[in-house]
Amino acid sequence: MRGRFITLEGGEGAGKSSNLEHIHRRLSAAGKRVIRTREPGGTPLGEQLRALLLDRSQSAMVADTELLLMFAARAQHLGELIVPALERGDWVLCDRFTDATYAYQGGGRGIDPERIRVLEQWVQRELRPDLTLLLDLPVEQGLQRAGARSDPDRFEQEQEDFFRRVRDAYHARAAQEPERFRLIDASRPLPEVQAQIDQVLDAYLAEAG
Ligand code: Z5A
Repeated sequence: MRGRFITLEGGEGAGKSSNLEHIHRRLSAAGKRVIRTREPGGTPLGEQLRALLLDRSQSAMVADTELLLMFAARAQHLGELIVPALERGDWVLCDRFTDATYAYQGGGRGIDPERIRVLEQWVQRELRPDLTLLLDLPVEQGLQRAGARSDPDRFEQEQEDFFRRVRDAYHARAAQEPERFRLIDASRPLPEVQAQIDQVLDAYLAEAG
């Protein structure tokens, strides 16, 4: 049986890194073989593209280049890792996926979502995540949490308005596909966030069998 494709999304400082290991452990404890990966990245070529995309010195990168590099990394990720894993029956837990493109390149950079949809269809064909956990919190709180970072990357350098548009775009995605998205209130202390995640995963595991 094909494995399940689970993605974790959220804005700046939402706590994805803090929760990924927890999710991985929970799924593994339920007997699933889980591949943990991330975007942009996840393959040797994808990680090189990630380095370019996050590099602060690439200040001349235009929005369309950024968008195409995201999908170039994704095409490699799907072909080399995600699709073979799902076909083997493994579960894939991915730190960000195409919803991040709608949020950052669509909401943040202002690219028309219809253009993103064309690339999504072209690169992914019918493949979409089965379940998406969206860690949601007010932008100011997220920026405060992330504020401790000493060496911000090209995205982390953006202003508050950019992250507001990112959050709005995530909300719009979640409203469009309520059956796939689960909204997690990430403004709560970590143990409470993890309790919400556990509830979602337990319900999903019971459904998935
Ligand atoms: N990007 C894009 O533009 N388009 C795309 O299609 C894709 C990606 C796929 C890199 O992603 C960039 O790529 C990303 C969007 C863009 N840029 N940004 N911004 P990334 O996922 O690797 O980068 P990130 O957003 O910086 O994720 P992160 O490193 O996982 O950070 P985080 O979600 O903010 O999580 P954190 O490091 O776990 O938490 C931040 C701090 O808050 C840390 O000190 C924690 O201890 C603390 N924290 C976490 N949870 C809590 C709670 N509940 N209470 C209190 N404190 C907490």
